[in-house]
Amino acid sequence: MEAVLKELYDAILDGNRDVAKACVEQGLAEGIEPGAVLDAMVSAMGEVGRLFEDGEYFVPEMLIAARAMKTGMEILKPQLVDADIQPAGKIVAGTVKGDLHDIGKNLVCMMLEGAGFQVVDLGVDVDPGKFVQAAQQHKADVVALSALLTTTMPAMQATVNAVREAGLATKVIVGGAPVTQAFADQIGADGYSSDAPGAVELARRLVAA
Ligand code: B1M
Repeated sequence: MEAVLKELYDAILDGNRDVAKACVEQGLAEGIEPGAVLDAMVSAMGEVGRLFEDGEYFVPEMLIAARAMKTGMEILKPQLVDADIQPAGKIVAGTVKGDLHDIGKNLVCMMLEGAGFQVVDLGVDVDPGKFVQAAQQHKADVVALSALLTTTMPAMQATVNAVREAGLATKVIVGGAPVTQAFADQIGADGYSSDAPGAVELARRLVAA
């Protein structure tokens, strides 16, 4: 790996967004392919996910790593468009109707972007119809729903129903502190993950299938 890409990889692991930004700029100035710069960042985020699963990283470390990745991506994105690099898949994400919690959802979105997915983040308090509309408009492979309140879990069911009733082939994945695999099965979701790296794995599996 080129020295600057190794430095970029380490900057993301350390959550150092200034260094990450400088490395992306330097890498591109040195003529490194945008795809190779992206690969370095994606593999760093993969390592962040692994460290989280192993209990070596916690949510704050994951958040600052994702923020560093996001900073690098802002510079890289126009170059990727020019180079016509296809995303790993398209995801429409949001926190369900009635629920204003967005920290976990943002983390899931950042990790998905880190893994090369194109993410359309609809924000919080999202009506089922808005998920359907966005999934249709963006031809989403996956709709990702987050809920933090037991009182908003029924809105997940309503959103899954709305996606099915619209006849979309889009997969629906769910997560958030009160959500369980049993609940996901009960509402007919296509997948559940308890954390952000798991959501990335799930999305990869569903898009590949
Ligand atoms: Co609220 N809140 N809150 N709150 N809040 C909880 C959720 C609560 C458990 C606190 C408590 O009482 N112990 C409780 C819910 C109880 C219940 O439902 N049984 C609660 C309550 C009651 C409320 C209010 C009703 C309080 C009130 O007004 N009386 C109110 C509701 C507002 C509303 O939404 N309509 C409210 C408001 C708020 C704040 C605005 C103050 C703030 C939110 C700020 C924000 O998000 N911008 C807030 C906060 C911060 C919390 C706690 C303390 C922390 C949540 C958080 O960000 N965790 C929370 C207590 C707790 O969880 N310990 C609490 C960190 C985040 C990284 O984790 O979101 O779980 P989390 O995401 C994880 C996983 O769940 C997963 O990945 C992430 C990490 O890897 N994940 C997914 C999440 N989405 C996923 C989607 C996936 C896959 C994985 O696939 C698509």
